[in-house]
Amino acid sequence: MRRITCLCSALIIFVLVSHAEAWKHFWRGKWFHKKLESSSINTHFPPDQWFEQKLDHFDVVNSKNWKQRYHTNDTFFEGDGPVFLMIGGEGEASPKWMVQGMWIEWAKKFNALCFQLEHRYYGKSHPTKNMSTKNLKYLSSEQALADLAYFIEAKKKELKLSHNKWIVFGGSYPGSLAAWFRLKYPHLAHGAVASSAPLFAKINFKEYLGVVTNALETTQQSSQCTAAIEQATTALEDEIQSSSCCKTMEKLFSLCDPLDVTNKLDVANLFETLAGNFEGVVQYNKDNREFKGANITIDVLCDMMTDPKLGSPLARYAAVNNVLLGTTGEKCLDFKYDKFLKDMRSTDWNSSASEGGRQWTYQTCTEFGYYQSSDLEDQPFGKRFPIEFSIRQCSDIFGGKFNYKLLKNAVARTNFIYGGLGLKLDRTVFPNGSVDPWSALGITSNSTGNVAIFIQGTAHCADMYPPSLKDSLELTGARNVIESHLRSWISID
Ligand SMILES: *[C@@H]1O[C@H](CO)[C@@H](O)[C@H](O)[C@H]1NC(C)=O
Ligand SMILES: *[C@@H]1O[C@H](CO)[C@@H](O)[C@H](O)[C@H]1NC(C)=O
Ligand SMILES: *[C@@H]1O[C@H](CO)[C@@H](O)[C@H](O)[C@H]1NC(C)=O
Ligand SMILES: *[C@@H]1O[C@H](CO)[C@@H](O)[C@H](O)[C@H]1NC(C)=O
Ligand SMILES: *[C@@H]1O[C@H](CO)[C@@H](O)[C@H](O)[C@H]1NC(C)=O
Ligand SMILES: CC(=O)N[C@H]1CO[C@H](CO)[C@@H](O)[C@@H]1O
Repeated sequence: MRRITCLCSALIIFVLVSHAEAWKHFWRGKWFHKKLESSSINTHFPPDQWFEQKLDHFDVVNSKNWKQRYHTNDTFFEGDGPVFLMIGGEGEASPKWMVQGMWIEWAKKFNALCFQLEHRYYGKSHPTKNMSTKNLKYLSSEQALADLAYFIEAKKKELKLSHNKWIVFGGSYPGSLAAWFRLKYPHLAHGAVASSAPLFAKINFKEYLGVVTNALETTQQSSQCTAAIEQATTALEDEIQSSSCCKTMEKLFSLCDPLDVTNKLDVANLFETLAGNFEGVVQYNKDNREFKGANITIDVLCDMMTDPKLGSPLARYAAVNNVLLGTTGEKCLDFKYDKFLKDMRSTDWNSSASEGGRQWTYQTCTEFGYYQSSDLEDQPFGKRFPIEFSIRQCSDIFGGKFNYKLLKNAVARTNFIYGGLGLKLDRTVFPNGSVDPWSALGITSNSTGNVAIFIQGTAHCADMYPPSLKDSLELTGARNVIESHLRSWISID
């Protein structure tokens, strides 16, 4: 996931200015949550507003404050209507969500007041001078939930909203925050819509590649597609082990630097990036966003992988890579581990890693894991990026003593304080898409009393995007179910 969230969409400006950088991380498949959006929308966005927030909610002696960004849309609000709060996540909170998206359609119907609160440490919400490892100690989901609580409490007073029902929304990591907020602060949130929420923290999220593999097998080419990827991976391995390596490969895959096969970290990074080409496309398959490259669906990738006109399976794998490089405007494929580290180690707010890469990696190292390793047996992308590769990145980037045992404790703690998949919540819905790899960590059955809304054929957070005439019946049906829940929460006292 270095992958991205529904709500964490990038600003238009961001799309135009740092498009390439954002996508680079995105396709590397390491964060689940950078959603790029349509740049065709032509409206005014609400201005940035700033909320005086506490730095440390768990230390009464610490009286430091900072300014947290938020947005408001009060156009549809009527006196006793509900208040909708969109939870920001591991990327910049785009004001674009304040004028579009399914929740805005619902705000119109229910006369809701809409807020969006940016997550601490992302976007323009900077609690500390920089992102040094020491300063990142105030970055956690628990602090973020408390930020939301203080925000709601303050707005209730300021705007006399104590009788209005607050509903929280979020997708992906913010989807988890929505559910956890309802769990921890039930007196502040009357209901929650937790889309594509990965609620179960796990160090080795090897199942991710399993869902990617299954999704590729749902295409017309079915198992031929994954078989071709497997052949390409084998050919790549042969190539790396041959004495003639690597001039041909460097050219074929448009690598930025010469490949030194004795550098296992570079090789790991390369294999992970190539798998990431497929992960990114599966995760955001047909989700209605408009962006350059949106027409690259899993069908397109599998058409390419099974097209003999493109040459050997290895050549087709390279062709996929080059098409995706083209959509990001990158001239070559960066795979050097050292370069990646240099980028991730910068602590400046104006560095490219501050777009979320450094912060989200910190959260994975200290709270969630979620590493999409190559450790699953039954997947075609090779075995070159095992869990150890992800874990060493924690120490390499943040310094200190991260290891499997430490991460195990961190992840166990997260599941302990939030309940993992044992979570039982009323007035909370959990939409999940059948081809969303993250749903493997989400609540997908009604059996525990939770309401799981399964959306056949869609990927990550599809239910949150603006409705379109092209939407499937399943997606429209799922939105109607969510709406009927909202209606019942809002009308019951
Ligand atoms: C709220 O959203 C609607 C629908 O997109 C938009 O027309 C309106 O200008 C927005 N209001 C504010 C204050 O941004
Ligand atoms: C980061 O900020 C802290 C103050 O919060 C400061 O002491 C430290 O020198 C800064 N580090 C860098 C690398 O700028
Ligand atoms: C996707 O759209 C671009 C133009 O935006 C076009 O050049 C490209 O050929 C299309 N790719 C596919 C696979 O349809
Ligand atoms: C980031 O800001 C610092 C000062 O805070 C400046 O020295 C540096 O050149 C800036 N870097 C970029 C890439 O803008
Ligand atoms: C859970 O219940 C809702 C009705 O509230 C229904 O729409 C949905 O299909 C059910 N989910 C599953 C996975 O059976
Ligand atoms: C990918 C995945 O796990 N999707 C699940 C979403 O939820 C339904 C049931 O509600 C499961 O059948 C899917 O497997």
